[in-house]
Amino acid sequence: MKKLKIGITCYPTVGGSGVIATELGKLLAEKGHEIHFITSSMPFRLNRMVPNIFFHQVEVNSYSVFQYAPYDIALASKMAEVIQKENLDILHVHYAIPHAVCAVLARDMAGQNVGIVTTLHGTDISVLGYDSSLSGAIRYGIEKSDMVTTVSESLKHETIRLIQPAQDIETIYNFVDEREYFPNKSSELKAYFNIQEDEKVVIHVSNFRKVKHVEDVVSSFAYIRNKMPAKLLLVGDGPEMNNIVKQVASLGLDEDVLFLGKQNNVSELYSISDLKLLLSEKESFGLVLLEAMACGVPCIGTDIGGIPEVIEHGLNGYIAPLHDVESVACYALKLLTNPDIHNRMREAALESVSRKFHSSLIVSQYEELYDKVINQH
Ligand code: GMT
Repeated sequence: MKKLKIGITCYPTVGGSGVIATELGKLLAEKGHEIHFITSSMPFRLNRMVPNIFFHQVEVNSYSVFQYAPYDIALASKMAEVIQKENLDILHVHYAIPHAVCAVLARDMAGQNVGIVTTLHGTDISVLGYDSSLSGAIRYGIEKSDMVTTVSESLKHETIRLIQPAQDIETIYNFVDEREYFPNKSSELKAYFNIQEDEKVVIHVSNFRKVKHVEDVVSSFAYIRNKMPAKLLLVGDGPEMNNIVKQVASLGLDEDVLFLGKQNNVSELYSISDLKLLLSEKESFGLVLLEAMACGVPCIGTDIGGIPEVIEHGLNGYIAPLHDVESVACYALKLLTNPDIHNRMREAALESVSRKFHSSLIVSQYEELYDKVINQH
């Protein structure tokens, strides 16, 4: 395939969409494409030197004439500048609002026929899509893009139902870099956390937003802990943290729940875990599930959004109804007390990651998409 010049815009701070955008950029750069990140700060996963990657910072100045700092206009201006200066073939933006709309404006400002690819990650549809003051702009961003992708079939159907765009949408799943996420057992880490050999380890990783229902994770764990020795690792931080700390104390679980805060090397934490719980109310895909599965950890998730496209019930984990903490605990106990089932699901989890979500497969799907866009122009 011809080597392309690709601009990427995403939210550069912590979050699944920023992770996917940055990891995609890194892997495309390794394949010889020239990648230009156009973001408000350095994407947090751009943590190692990769040749072919360039960073263009969007500066948003605040003037007293503005009630709100004009991020969107500053972004569009920077995109237009990079399109012209670098002669970009493709501008791949993550999120319809504001990024797709900014890309359309930038293409117009630059007067160059750059291809626009928009990836929808969830919140832009599952939250903003319900806001009638924004849905018109979301539809505009989608329809003016040359190609639009969603990270699950579920999000694709939700987008069609809510936004009804006159535009085809392709599903391209999330992926992980297998060089970072693999079974990497460290007995020292267990000892460091004072986890005993007979204790099973349950893990939850999120940004502790309300939609993640971390309280259901703790309630399910209380059932599990009642029946067997176990520890719960809570990784991440966010608005619900105080409530969760109180819940853990009120259930008398302080000794068995470890609050680890935000962590960089989660693959090592997954590798000492026996089970992952993700009991969200909204989840377009659930990248953290894939990260866990790539480290050989079976998962239990809710019957919501894209989660059932990642967890195949009874094969590589279990699916339970939202808020049904008893069912979650039942499945968890079945898995944690039966080594045969656990081994089978662990192998199936690893197999799913390499069959359905392998980075080389997903990156090729994006390359094919870019190729189609360029041939359309
Ligand atoms: O889950 C979050 O709160 C972060 C959010 C984001 O915007 O980064 O994640 C979304 O995008 C990820 C990457 O595609 C998906 O794996 C997450 O499921 C999705 N989150 C939601 O839909 C709530």
